[in-house]
Amino acid sequence: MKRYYIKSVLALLSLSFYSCNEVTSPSPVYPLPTKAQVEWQKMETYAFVHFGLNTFNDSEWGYGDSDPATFNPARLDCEQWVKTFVNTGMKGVILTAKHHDGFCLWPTKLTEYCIRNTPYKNGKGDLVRELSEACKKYGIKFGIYLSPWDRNRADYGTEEYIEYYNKQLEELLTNYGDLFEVWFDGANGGDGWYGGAKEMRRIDKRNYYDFPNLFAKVNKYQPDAVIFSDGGTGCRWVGNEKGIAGETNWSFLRSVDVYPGYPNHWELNSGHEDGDQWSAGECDVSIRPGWFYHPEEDEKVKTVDELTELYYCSVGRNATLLLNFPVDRNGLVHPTDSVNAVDFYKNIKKQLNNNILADASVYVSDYRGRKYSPKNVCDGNFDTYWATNDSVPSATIEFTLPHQRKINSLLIQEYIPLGQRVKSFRIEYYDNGKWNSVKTKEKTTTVGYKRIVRFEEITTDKIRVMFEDARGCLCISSVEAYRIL
Ligand code: FUL
Repeated sequence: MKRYYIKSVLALLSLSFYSCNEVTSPSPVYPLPTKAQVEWQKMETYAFVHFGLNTFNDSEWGYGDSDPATFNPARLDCEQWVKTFVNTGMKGVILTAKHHDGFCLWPTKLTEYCIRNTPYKNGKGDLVRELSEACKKYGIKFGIYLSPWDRNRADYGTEEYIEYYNKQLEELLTNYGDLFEVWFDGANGGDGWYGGAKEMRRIDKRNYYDFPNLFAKVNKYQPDAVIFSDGGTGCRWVGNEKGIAGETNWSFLRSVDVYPGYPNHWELNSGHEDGDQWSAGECDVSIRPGWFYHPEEDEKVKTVDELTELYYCSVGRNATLLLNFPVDRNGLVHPTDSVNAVDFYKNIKKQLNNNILADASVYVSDYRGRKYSPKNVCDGNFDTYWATNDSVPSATIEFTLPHQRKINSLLIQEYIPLGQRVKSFRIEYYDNGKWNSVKTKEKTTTVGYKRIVRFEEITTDKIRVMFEDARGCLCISSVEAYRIL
């Protein structure tokens, strides 16, 4: 009887221990993303539109003196743009409301160098309005690019221009509904028309614009908008315009070092492992060589294969893909761009369909309780995850398949609301009575929100990921396997 009693007490104790374990969620590992930053990263791909006077003057960086009368898109239709983006899987679009030439696509009260003085809709057009409304209608998000550099303004370089720029930003932040991202470009200061002065103007990139004040303005009027610049704060440039993130890619920056126009752009490709500010990478790249439309580039639109490769090098490396569409002189997304982009999306969907691990049995070397069961990595739900005990930053997750399958890629996701943790991992498969490493050219270091590693095709019924090192215990949302053809 007594023995039985002791046994029951022990059983009860261990049960309560177990359930304590079960309910303790992992502590966050800082820095953390905000809710808006997590939602932003889940968008994965969104469109960029470069359109303006440059489109009609065959230029990339208008000098600031092109005649607004040349802006005359006969068939402009923002709904055509947005329908194309929806069919391309894009979850939003960012418009160059003003590029470096200073020309404004909305009828601003602040300058005459704007759409009001063009033949488009007899001066009654407002592209910021038209595009934001098309986005609402088709259910995608809207963002703006407002170039700090302005080659049109006579006052560029003075305090008056900063006042002007602040007011422009306010107009855009307060009149066009919710914005998901506000884009501050790093290229600024150089030669320009500047009201007829036609000269070189250099500014202090770090201090001239008073970026902290501009960012505060964005936060005040659009608290959920993610701020893009070379230095974040919401998300960061990935250091090139090729659409390629680092294989090692931390979503952090050292806030004391970075700012828009930060010269060490190569560091932005991988982020700062020891950074204190969450700023995930965004890969901006154009579907054509230029950002703006040039007829001679009609034959140079990126192919489905090239776009697919970019997806794996951006979204597949813990970044987002901001794909630019140079809207043409008719005011439409060019048919070649549209066909290639839609086919690219179909291709990705086909390649990442049928997760081979969906009904595998899963074994792990460690987990912190039932709520954090390894099965969570196969349930297709980002918010449920496998987590190890606090003191366990390295562990193995092993999948056994009902029968042999051909596999050539693995997709892994960390539960980033609690921080980015994984520093290195290995992928192995069972063959001929032993575990072998997969053959990959990619570094298997960081994971982050999403990592897709491609490797030489293997045939196996057992595959495992060995997480070798992390910044804390492991929190893994998904592990999926595919045969990409
Ligand atoms: C750059 C600009 O100079 C290009 O014209 C383009 O807008 C690109 C997205 O950002 O810094």
